[in-house]
Amino acid sequence: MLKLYGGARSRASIVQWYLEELEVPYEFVKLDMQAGEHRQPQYLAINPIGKVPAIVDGDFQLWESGAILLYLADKYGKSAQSPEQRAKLAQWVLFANATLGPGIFGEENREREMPVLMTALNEIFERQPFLLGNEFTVADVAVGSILSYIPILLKLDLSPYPAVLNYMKQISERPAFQKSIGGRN
Ligand SMILES: N[C@@H](CCC(=O)N[C@@H](CS)C(=O)NCC(=O)O)C(=O)O
Repeated sequence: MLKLYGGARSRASIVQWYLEELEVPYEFVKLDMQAGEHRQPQYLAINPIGKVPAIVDGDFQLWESGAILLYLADKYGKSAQSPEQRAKLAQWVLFANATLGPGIFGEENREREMPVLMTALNEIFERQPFLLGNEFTVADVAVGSILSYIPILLKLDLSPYPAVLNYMKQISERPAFQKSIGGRN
């Protein structure tokens, strides 16, 4: 069975959300990160950088949440994707981790970046329910996770972005979300 390595409160929840969406059976291997289990040789053999999440799927090992999401979409996603469709998914996954996350959670960037990013997302969600249109995809897991961490980690006023708030509400009601990010305590 696929193994997902993560900490109690970590970005492993993003991958867990997508595994739940895909209904892929998995075992969550919860590392005691306070005790430094992610720095022990056993885990460094899976991810030499010593960060979570990582997965082991048969003989295949992979780390970096974005890479894991795209792998899962390719391997377990329900519809075959053309190179162009795969590139669009990669675009949003990379945007989530390289642009949206740092723009919101990097304090030094927030004032400048957040209005630009959130205004653009708000305009998209005014037109359509999900990032790629009417269908929920891995792009929504990547971007939706970052958005969902805003109220968990920060006190920011998102009222200027009502379509984003509505999107966050819709995704937070998904059963797979509830079993992962939404189940944090
Ligand atoms: N870009 C990486 C970030 C991974 C990351 O920073 N994970 C944190 C937990 S959320 C971690 O492992 N921290 C432990 C450490 O840095 O020692 C990803 O998305 O997978």
